[in-house]
Amino acid sequence: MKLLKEKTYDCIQKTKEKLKSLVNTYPNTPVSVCTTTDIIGGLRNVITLLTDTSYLEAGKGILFRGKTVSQVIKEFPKWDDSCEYPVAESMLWYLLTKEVPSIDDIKLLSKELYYRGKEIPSFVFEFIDNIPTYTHPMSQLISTVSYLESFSLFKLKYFEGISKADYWKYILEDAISLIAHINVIAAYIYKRTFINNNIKKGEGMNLDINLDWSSNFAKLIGYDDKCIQDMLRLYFLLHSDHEGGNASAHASHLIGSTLANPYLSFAGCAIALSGPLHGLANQECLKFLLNVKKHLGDSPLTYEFIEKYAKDFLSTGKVIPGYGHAVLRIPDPRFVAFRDFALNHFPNDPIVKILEMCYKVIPQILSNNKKIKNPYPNVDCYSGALLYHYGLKYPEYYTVMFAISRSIGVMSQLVLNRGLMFPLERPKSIDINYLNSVCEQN
Ligand code: NMX
Ligand code: MLT
Repeated sequence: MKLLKEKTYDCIQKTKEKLKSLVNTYPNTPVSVCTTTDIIGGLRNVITLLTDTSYLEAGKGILFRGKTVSQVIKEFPKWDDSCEYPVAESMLWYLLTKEVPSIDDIKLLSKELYYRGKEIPSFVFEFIDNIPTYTHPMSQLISTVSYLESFSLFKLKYFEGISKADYWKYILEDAISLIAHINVIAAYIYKRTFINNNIKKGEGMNLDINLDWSSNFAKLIGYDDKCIQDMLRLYFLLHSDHEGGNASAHASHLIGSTLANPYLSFAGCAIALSGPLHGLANQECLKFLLNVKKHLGDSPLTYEFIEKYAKDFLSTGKVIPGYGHAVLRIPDPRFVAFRDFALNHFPNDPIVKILEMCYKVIPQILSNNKKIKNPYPNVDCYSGALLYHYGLKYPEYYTVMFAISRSIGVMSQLVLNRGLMFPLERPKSIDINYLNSVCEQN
């Protein structure tokens, strides 16, 4: 923890220097314009946020501090020689410090997460025990994370009256605790909701000090298979960060700027993720695939069948989940990485077969609608198929898995935002008369 803190401090200081010089040299340089269409069109092209952890290029995909998905998979440290994919928590280190960690550094970080994760008091599990199991798992997660805010060290220190320059240190403490806790809480929600409604008081939530964060999550939900551990590492690594403008990161950024504590900022992130146009699309996508399978019955799977199914689906006014993106204009490289995993490990899985045919047919169908700017698959298209193959057959749980991973990105962003002392975010809104008068004057 000491080294991570020092390196995070270094990274904050260097970024601060750069920003200071930019603002001093170019205080009034326009970076982006905002048109009438932008204002009523969801601000797609308006640059309003500074997020150093990652940057999304429309034609390339996500760049984690400049590294592509393939570079991250190749260059980040692996737990041991038997692992196919890197340790997911190395992304946390990298986003906070800008340095790829050594495996020894990461093993220490994993131990820190282990110690903090095993210290969840029983009253937290009792809180979850009182949530009816028919409640959507995302609502269970959001309620529980909000409840955890009583643990916030930042909140405590803030009301004691610490210096603004020290905020980030306590935000970092909370961020690490939250990332340690979320795995255990999410696993308990899974066990209670889908496996055994009768478990109580955190029964079975025993972490193993010799495992990484992803494998410990696998253990808690009942898996010790090497392939599943690797699949989870890949899953948690790649859902972690997607620059600052996506709805969940932006919600967390906004809430954090009010100096609400990290637990509440993360609850806001998870609430935004729960929408079907954002993270919940993974749930909807798997349901879409299961419905294709159901409607197919014993008939052979053909391109004609998929084409008709997709067109009928669109004609009901719904969006096809797992396709399209606000920024990307290519197949999402995260989709490509998940697809590679599936084709390498279980190419004959029935859902994979349907997905492969959808991938050939659906972008073409969507392209016929000229309004759709990106007809290609996004991150949510393939992720559910990986989980489903390994027996996580409950689509309602999938967005919780997205949220577990996103905690790494949004918590890193929050630490850096407070380190850089960004102010309260408060964009200006106008009424229609004002908009009208601006338009008429130009
Ligand atoms: N199926 C049908 N219609 C679509 C789709 C799709 N997959 N994608 C976009 N459109 C429609 C969109 O609804 C809009 O229609 P209208 O003008 O009638 O409102 C029109 O095409 C133009 O949309 P775009 O400018 O291409 O996309 P936008 O930036 O507004 O939205 C998404 C991006 C991701 C919300 C949109 O593509 C979508 O709804 N996709 C399906 C849901 C999904 O997979 N979401 C997950 C995204 C990734 N994530 O995890 O967040
Ligand atoms: C994400 O990972 O947050 C999604 O791809 C949505 C986005 O970037 O807008």
